[in-house]
Amino acid sequence: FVIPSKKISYDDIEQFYTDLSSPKYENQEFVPTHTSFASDLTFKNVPYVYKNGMWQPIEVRSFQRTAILVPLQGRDYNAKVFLLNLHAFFRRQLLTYKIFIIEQIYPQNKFNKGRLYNTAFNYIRNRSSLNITCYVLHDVDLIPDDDSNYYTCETKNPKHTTSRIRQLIKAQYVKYYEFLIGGVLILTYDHYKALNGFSNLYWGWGGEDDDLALRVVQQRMCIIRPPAEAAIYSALPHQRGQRNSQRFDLLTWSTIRMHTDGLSNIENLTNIEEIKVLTTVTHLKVNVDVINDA
Ligand code: NGS
Repeated sequence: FVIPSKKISYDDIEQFYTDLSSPKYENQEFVPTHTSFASDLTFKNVPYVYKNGMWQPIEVRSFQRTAILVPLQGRDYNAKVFLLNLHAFFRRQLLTYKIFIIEQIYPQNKFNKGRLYNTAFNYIRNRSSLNITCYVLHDVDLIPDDDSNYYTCETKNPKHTTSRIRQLIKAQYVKYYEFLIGGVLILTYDHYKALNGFSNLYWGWGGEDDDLALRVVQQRMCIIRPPAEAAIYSALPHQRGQRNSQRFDLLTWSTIRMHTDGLSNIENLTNIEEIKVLTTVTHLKVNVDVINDA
């Protein structure tokens, strides 16, 4: 398929989002149909191949091989809009990439984003044929609004690309706090390993990203940010997950735990129960609490 070069407005997105909740979109394949609406780059249809499970442009060579990790629990209505926009965005940036949807199954457990990320890292590092050199940790409700927000890894330090966010109905971009590294974080395997990934102990909304930020400080890494005008996103609407009432207690001991709680002990905690490898996406269905579900 080709991606039309027509830019669409924010109203179009909103209309599209409304349409997506209608039954006619049930079971629809995830196929990009439009480009992002804030593109400044001239877009042309790029010749491409799917090779070794990844989309890659021909005629130019991407200098990194990128995995986009998208954890979610019951947010497939966001995932559809996300995939439509992000496939087009990555192609305009001429990335060689693969999107991984990491879905937490079994609704009795609260969302555990850290375990989902650690599980996906473990899965990908064991598949050396993919030869991934750059990882993008991406919230499913965020759509990048500027094409010059390049999804590339820096060698020395992780990069946080979400400086300002606007909510769907409000036009204003809002800056969050300086310490925030949640939203979208782009790093190499070496960075992730040095941080021992995320803590596995955060259940429910909030704190796991701040915990990772403390690990970054502890490892004496910096966080790189793109120019402020590029690091902008639109947030898709959704219900907020249940807050984690223990998050501040957990944060207090973050760096003391970091070498024993994370990527290093993920294998005993979770299990990938189903793997669907489609061309546009690899979908991992994960039980995040093997010990208590057994
Ligand atoms: C902070 C949370 C972070 C969260 C950030 C932005 O308060 O986990 O808000 O959230 N930290 C704690 O709760 C300790 S947002 O409004 O984008 O959903 O990422």
